[in-house]
Amino acid sequence: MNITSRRRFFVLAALTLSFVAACDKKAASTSKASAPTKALRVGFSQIGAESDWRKANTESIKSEAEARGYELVFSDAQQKQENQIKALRSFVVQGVDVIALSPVVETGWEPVLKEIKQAGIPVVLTDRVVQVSTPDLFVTFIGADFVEEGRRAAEWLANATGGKAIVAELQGTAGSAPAIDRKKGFDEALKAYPNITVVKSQSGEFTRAKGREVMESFLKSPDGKQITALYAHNDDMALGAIQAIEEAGLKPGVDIKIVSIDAVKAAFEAMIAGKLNCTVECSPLLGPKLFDAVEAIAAKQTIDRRIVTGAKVFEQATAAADIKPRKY
Ligand code: GYE
Repeated sequence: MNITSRRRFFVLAALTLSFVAACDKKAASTSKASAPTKALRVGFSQIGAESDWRKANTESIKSEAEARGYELVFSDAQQKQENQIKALRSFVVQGVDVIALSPVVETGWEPVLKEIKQAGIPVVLTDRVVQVSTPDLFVTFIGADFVEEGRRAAEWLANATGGKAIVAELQGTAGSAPAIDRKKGFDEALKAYPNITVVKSQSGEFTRAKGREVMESFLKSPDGKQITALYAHNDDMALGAIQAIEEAGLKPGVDIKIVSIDAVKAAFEAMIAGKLNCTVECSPLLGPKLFDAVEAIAAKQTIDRRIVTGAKVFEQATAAADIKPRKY
């Protein structure tokens, strides 16, 4: 065991012990609790309901909690970090057993995470990661590799355009892990294609409305006419942009090739209609993995620090068949 993994081991062990102590206390106070894991209460601070992805994610976590018989204390932050911080503090006051956090942005969590640690409550990051100076402020991070998603979007675009395109980019929420990493992966992969240039790049906040508004302003700008491709950090923004492109008298998917990320059902419908060209999958169905982690923590098992969910690339040609088994 090297120093880092030994430190990690002790941190996990300490978190597990305090967690187990909390469970014991709970079991003692509720005489009916036969299996302590069944009495688990999980506080979940969700970002909001900005996209189809987010709605499917909330549904996945709520239904999994119900299926396993756990109590979920759910809080919707409506995109505001301050609301998330308030929710986290209230979870501490309520004495939940585990906290699940989907952080809207990467930074600014250290003080509240330290308070939670002091209270002995383990934290599982779900969907997005945080930047903190000490690794012991959360047990694990469950979610996709956003850098890889950005790379895949770039590779698809390079292939589809023969390595030549003038690109507009709709970024996700400023300061969020997926916006930072999807941009990073895309830019990195494009280094191999000197004839692909990104001429516009702005946040569309992961929403349809903002995606439409920003795309409209791109197209109205002096160099807007040159745009031949769009990279949207999520499907919702691409769907909003499709409307703006049509309103500008252009054909989305033809005059402007579009690649986005998530692979929600509406994206498949847009591909079937020929308006979207490609979507890179990012699964929101994190409920089962989240509660597996919660149970593993409760059972004092060591769990991986990083639990990565996979991704596939879907294109127009097979969209009609691919949509059938989609769950979100
Ligand atoms: O792509 C987007 C959502 O964090 C991966 O957030 C998630 C992103 C997802 O609003 O649609």
